Amino acid sequence: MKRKQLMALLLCGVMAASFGLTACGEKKEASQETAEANAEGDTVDEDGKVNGVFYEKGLPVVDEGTYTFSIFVDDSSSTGEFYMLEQIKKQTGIDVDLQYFPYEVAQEKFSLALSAGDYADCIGGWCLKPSDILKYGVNQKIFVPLEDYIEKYAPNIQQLLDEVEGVREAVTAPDGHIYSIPYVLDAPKVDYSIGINTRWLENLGLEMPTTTEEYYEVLKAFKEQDANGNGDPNDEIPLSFDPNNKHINYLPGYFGISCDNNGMTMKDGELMFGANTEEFKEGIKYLNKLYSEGLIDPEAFTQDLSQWKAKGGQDLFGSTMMYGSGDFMPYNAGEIPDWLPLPILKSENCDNPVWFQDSNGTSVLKNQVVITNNAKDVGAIIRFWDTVYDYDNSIQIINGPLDDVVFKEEDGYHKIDMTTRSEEDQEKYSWANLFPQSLPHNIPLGFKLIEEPATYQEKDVQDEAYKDNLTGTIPPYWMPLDQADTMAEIETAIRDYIEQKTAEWIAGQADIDAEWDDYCKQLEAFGLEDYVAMRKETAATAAPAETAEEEKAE
Ligand SMILES: [Ca+2]
Repeated sequence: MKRKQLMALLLCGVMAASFGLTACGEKKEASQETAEANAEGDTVDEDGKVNGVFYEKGLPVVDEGTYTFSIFVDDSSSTGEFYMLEQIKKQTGIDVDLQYFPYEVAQEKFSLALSAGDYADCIGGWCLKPSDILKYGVNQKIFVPLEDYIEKYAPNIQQLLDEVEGVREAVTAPDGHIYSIPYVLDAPKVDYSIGINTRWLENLGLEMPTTTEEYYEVLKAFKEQDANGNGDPNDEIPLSFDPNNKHINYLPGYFGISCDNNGMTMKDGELMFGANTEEFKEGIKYLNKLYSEGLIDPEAFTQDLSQWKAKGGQDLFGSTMMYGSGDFMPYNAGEIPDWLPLPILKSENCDNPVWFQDSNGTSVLKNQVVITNNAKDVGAIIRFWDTVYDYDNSIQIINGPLDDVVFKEEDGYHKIDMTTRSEEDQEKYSWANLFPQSLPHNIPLGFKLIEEPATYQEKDVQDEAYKDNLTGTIPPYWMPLDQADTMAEIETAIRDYIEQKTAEWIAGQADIDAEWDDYCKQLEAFGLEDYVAMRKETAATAAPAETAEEEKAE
């Protein structure tokens, strides 16, 4: 369950291209030369208290009732009750004013709050983007450089910077400062894909499709027959999409180009823009055909997450874009779900289809939590996060309390079969109710939780199934400082326009053939050429060393 839970944290497509590396040793030197003496003024009294507020070492961090800070974060919790947040508050003595909102609301509030100067002490979650680190950190100094505080007060976080390869480089901004606490994860190579309901295939005596034509025939059979076997031949939805991660742009991979939300992809080892290619157009036309014949969920572009989950839970999906089937059809340890990744389909003109590769197996998220200049006693907040990054705390943040549902033994951490516990406990200790899920914690790479019975590793199966047809990962990058605002605007314009037009074309609200040339011109008018040039330049300086090594290994 561990890996799946972890990776389910990667809920938002916005993350797809947002982790990255900057070059190397020069940056480190720059950091040492230009670092502001932001923690140097701190004084320690005879009780070991810094500035009379927080203890330099040990727990609690503060005397109870003396210190509070606020965290702004996106989270979809209905109760706001987080078992492990309460535990960390108890350990540190720090009270937290947690301001959480659903992702879309948070995204809106985030920009408004920052432009109005009315923002929380800590901002975390998926709303933060690398361009925000440049804008509000490097340029506006609203985000506080953290490297001195980390060095002084946060041994757990410092260890990640010092000992895990590539982490310091990834989180060091172009001005040499570190504005965010690094969040390092094992990551699947494939984040989202189409999963297909194997029970429905069996019910109808169908083979797993391998071409776009066969898939079309399967979807038609799903629609026309009572594939879920409930007696109603009309309630089947052949193809749906996770509303927060539709990843429409991945699907033209069946025709040769699979790109991210910004339209970027890799082809033959080269970074390129893919959303104006013939292959891309062909992919969208194929989806339009599916839609026009009622094979795509009519609510694909309007439903919210809870509607999608509800339909999935009622066994109405024959296939869907998904992170994993556990997102809508919970299964228990020891069980194998009725879902498999749809093979990467060949099409008439494409014998060598591709799928977008999200990671090389590890992700360093460089924008998951920052501290703002509204914060008082930054050192206390850093110590709070260092407590979160304590290994045992982080294990519990994902899995539930130690010596209750997780047990530390010589060969590792063992988790009990949660189905043996009351429904109340299962709910209380579900990963979404342990800690705000978009906030970072410490995940030792390669860590595996030992579960009895073992949980089916759906993402491993998917990576294995897709491994020969992945695009290669897009090189990470920071936008150049002097162009960051302009480039972020171009990127947003391009991303939103692709999303809008593909939805219209698929749903038949506009005709792709009639509009294609204008669409390509409009992309150019947004500044596509400059944007792609910038991406290529910054990628060139940030080519990650592991790519070369991986190639050698293969
Ligand atoms: Ca039915």
